[in-house]
Amino acid sequence: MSAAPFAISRDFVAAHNARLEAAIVEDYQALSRALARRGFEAEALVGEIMRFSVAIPTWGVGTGGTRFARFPGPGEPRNVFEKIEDCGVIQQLARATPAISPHIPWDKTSDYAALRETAAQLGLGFDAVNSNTFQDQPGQALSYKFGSLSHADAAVRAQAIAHNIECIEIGRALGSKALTVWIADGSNFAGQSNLTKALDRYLAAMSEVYRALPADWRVFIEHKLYEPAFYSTVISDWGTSFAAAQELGPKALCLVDLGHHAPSVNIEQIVARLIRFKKLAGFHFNDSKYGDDDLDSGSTAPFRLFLVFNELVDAARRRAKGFAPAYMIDQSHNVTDPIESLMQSAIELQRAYAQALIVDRARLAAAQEANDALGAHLELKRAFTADVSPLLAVARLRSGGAIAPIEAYRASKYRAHKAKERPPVAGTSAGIV
Ligand code: RM4
Ligand code: MN
Ligand code: MN
Repeated sequence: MSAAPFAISRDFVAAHNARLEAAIVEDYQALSRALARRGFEAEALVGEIMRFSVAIPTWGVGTGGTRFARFPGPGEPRNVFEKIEDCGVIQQLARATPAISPHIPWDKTSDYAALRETAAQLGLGFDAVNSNTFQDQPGQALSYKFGSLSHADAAVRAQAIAHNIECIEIGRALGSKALTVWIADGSNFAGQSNLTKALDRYLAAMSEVYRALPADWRVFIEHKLYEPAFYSTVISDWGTSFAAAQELGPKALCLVDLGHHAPSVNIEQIVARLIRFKKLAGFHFNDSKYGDDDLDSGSTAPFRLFLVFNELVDAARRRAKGFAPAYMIDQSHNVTDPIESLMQSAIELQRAYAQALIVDRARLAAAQEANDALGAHLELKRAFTADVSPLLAVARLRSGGAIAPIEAYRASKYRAHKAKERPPVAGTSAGIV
């Protein structure tokens, strides 16, 4: 009988925290006094940060790749149960990620009740299920080479519809309440596809998926400007996504993947628009510098991330109708340990959230009303430049996590243990290939 898989113990985390706690409490007290002078109560902020959560993508715990290569890391998860084990460590140490967003068929298994149970034991639930009609699977009857839900051939569309309906069924077994649909459909040559007919076919196909949604489910439409198609993409932008969601009905909402826009597009304004029209589904968080959509959250454009959260906190504060966004991470970790990247990303998202919480909204509104452009801007900058790290650390500590999650993770040697326990299996492709 093989030994039980290595797990980071509670005692290990407690010993880690014991070493760092005194310093962090000192920093927290100093920050509390500074915040109090501006009318913010640190304790209340910590409570809000503790309630913040973002789902981990199961595909994110494997090493990703580009279309040129994938360089697998040691001890990568080889199946969905091992992916969940890694997601459990991220939640154990960073305490911001109590849900997983699965990808089908990558996470297909024969026993979903067992999967749900395994996740629950690690304190994890299931968020939106992602369908996949951008690849062909072994043994698949018809190819998605020229599209899926918008394909010219009705038989291919039917296969893609059936796949999405199967994802809903799997999601029900897992306790999920939403389906995210991103299609890779598009064209590489002007004239290759009829731009109008392709969208018509997508809408007709999606209305069948929509009809299969249980009463308490929602479907998230994810747009993407380009890639893998490089001339046109069927659901290319938030305008198309919005029009499609509008036509499909109230259960259809628009998902914003931060990396799926043209460079320099004002994403926070898109977010504000979608909130205004009650169509914001939620996010796939990541960062991007050029046309990429897979860098770690907050690693390149933290101010933009803060501005997105500024809109979200603004909507929450004024209790915007229909505002209940789902937060998920969607990244590809090609050169880092995915567990480290995902913990750091969750922390960066919490940071942006915490900074948005300390925007003085009354002063901001007053400056806006008075056309005081710089004054208004400085209200945002004051919040953005504040170091809220002690609030985040205290929130983690109170939720039972590690004060310094990456430091604790490295010291635990989790990855080295997994490298021994999980010898690579030929042909596995753990992350996004
Ligand atoms: C796409 C899109 C989808 C994700 C795939 C792996 O660019 O972001 O959400 O499921 O990548
Ligand atoms: Mn995405
Ligand atoms: Mn993407």
